[in-house]
Amino acid sequence: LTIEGELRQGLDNDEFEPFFQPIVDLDTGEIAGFEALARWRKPDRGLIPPIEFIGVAEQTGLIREIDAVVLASAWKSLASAQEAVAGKKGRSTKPLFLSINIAAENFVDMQLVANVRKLLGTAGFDPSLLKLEITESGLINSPEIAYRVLTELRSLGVSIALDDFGTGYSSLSYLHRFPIDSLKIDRTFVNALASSDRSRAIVRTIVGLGQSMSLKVIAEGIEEESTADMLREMGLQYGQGYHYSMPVGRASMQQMLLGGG
Ligand code: G
Ligand code: G
Ligand code: MN
Ligand code: NA
Repeated sequence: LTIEGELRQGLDNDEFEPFFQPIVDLDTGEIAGFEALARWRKPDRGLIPPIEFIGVAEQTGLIREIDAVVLASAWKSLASAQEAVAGKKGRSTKPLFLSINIAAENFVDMQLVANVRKLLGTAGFDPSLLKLEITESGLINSPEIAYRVLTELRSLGVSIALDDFGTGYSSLSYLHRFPIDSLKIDRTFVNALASSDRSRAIVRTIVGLGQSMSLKVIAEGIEEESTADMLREMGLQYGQGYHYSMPVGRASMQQMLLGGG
């Protein structure tokens, strides 16, 4: 079987699932949401990370189906985990958001909009709790259609995050042209905070940009408490990274919620 054939078979056998990495409110230290990251649970090989299959999935167009499956599964898992935790705690807890990566290939027609609309219709979950992470590459090839897709998604109440912010070649132009709610500061800037004046200047600038445009700003790749402290002092709202947790499976995600306030 070719890799494409294996991906096809994996989809038919329901082998794609989300892992979850917490996104933390830097002021309170509480979990505000999760980023869902795809994994391929392949019977003969175990758990395969995205780096090994996202590229081929993009080239073959199968990423569209994978993104749809992972989105629906993550949304359901997060809802049922929160329900279970509320049941065990005997009270409802603050609703958490779900942030999920959506590949460029989804921005060429309205299928994604249809998928999201269907999802919002079936699961009782507030649309504003869904955040779709896109990269600039998703907007480059057919900007008119991408604009329509994003505008439709926004009208459903879903929010849009620009992922890996600062690493593209014209981030500001995309911010200017597209309806974007949040910025995810790329981890290369976050990792270098302690050692580089330039990184600090860049992060400060992104925070200021976020404030003046009313965008939420999220720092990726926080690996140390000292980095979290610096980010908090700079006015960052949200952070994620190995300092808090690696991406984990559904059961561990629920356990994490049970452990917290
Ligand atoms: O989990 P990991 O750090 O290995 O993820 C690597 C990359 O794969 C990330 O850059 C992420 O954007 C991408 N990725 C992870 N899950 C998905 C997914 O469900 N859909 C798409 N399109 N990309 C994903
Ligand atoms: O492209 P995107 O920003 O979605 O990439 C998310 C990727 O970053 C995932 O593969 C995830 O496993 C990885 N990641 C998450 N937290 C950290 C971290 O603290 N350090 C590093 N190096 N990678 C991280
Ligand atoms: Mn991401
Ligand atoms: Na991403």
